[in-house]
Amino acid sequence: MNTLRSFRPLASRLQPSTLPRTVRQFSATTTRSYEYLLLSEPRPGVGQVTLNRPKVLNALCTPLINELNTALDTLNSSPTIGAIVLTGSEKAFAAGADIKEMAPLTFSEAYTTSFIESWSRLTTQIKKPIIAAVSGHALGGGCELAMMCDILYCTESANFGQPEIKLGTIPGAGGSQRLTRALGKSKAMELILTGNSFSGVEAERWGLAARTFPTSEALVEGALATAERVAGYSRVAVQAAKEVVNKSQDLSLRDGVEYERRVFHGLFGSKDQKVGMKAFAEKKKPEWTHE
Ligand code: DAK
Repeated sequence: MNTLRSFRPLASRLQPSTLPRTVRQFSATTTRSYEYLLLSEPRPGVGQVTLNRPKVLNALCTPLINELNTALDTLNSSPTIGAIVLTGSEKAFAAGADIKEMAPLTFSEAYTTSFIESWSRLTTQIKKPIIAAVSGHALGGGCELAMMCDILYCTESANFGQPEIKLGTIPGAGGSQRLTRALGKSKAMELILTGNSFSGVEAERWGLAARTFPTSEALVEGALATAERVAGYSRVAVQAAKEVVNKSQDLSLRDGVEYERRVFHGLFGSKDQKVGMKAFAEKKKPEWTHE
């Protein structure tokens, strides 16, 4: 019984007492139904995607990844959504790519199937910030998915790791690159070579997670509150901020600074920059255009 309860998606565990009246299924779900995830708009301007494949700890099979791509595209193009929260259940954010699906793939199948295609699209075309809210296991591809997001929140007891070495393989969706950038080479190398897990507390201490929460309910509340706050700012500024911070992962310092300066200048052509600075001078609350 306990196990089943912990499998319930976090969003549903908050209903109805702690979720505000504005909770509703995201409108796009009326035309599309999802087998492996839930899509909702729990706060104004906030889209929430909840991974929901409980029997296998949200193991990321290709149909799930395809649905995730579709859900993120839907939220990305929605004019009402400013920020996204991606979460799982209390027990698992995701225990990795689906090992049983991957196991029989031949060399050429692993290269040509939609497996690679679907993963390589993940989050890369999403202009709106994504907050990963991680409770329970975030292993292998689950850890990689969390690290692909823009902000990582987790419970203190979350269980992160890149255990692929135990399967005779290595991280394949960016884990070795992102973990090394976040933790430095020595710590990342130790974790990848041993396959050891690390807790949410360690993830925060090492700078991988922005914040920890004592419970999964507090985690989702915290992620939604941050997302709502971000969604309330100028959309064009928020998207520019996401773009330039993410560029720091790819560019040299010199090129990154130049890139940031160009995006900064670009904002002088936006209405919201005028709105924001005029409101400051007039001591008023800015009314963003959400252009
Ligand atoms: N895949 C498939 N099934 C999984 C799974 C996974 N990753 N993780 C768990 N399950 C299933 C279990 O098989 C079990 O199913 P039944 O036996 O009941 O049918 C069910 O979930 C419950 O799991 P356990 O009974 O094992 O639960 P425990 O609490 O005892 O253990 C655990 C939880 C998370 C420690 C354990 O399940 C575990 O070690 N899971 C595997 C973790 C792991 O090794 N993850 C890394 C997988 S490799 C790429 C993209 C992505 C990737 C690579 C390349 N490209 C695009 C190139 C990613 C690779 C990976 O993620």
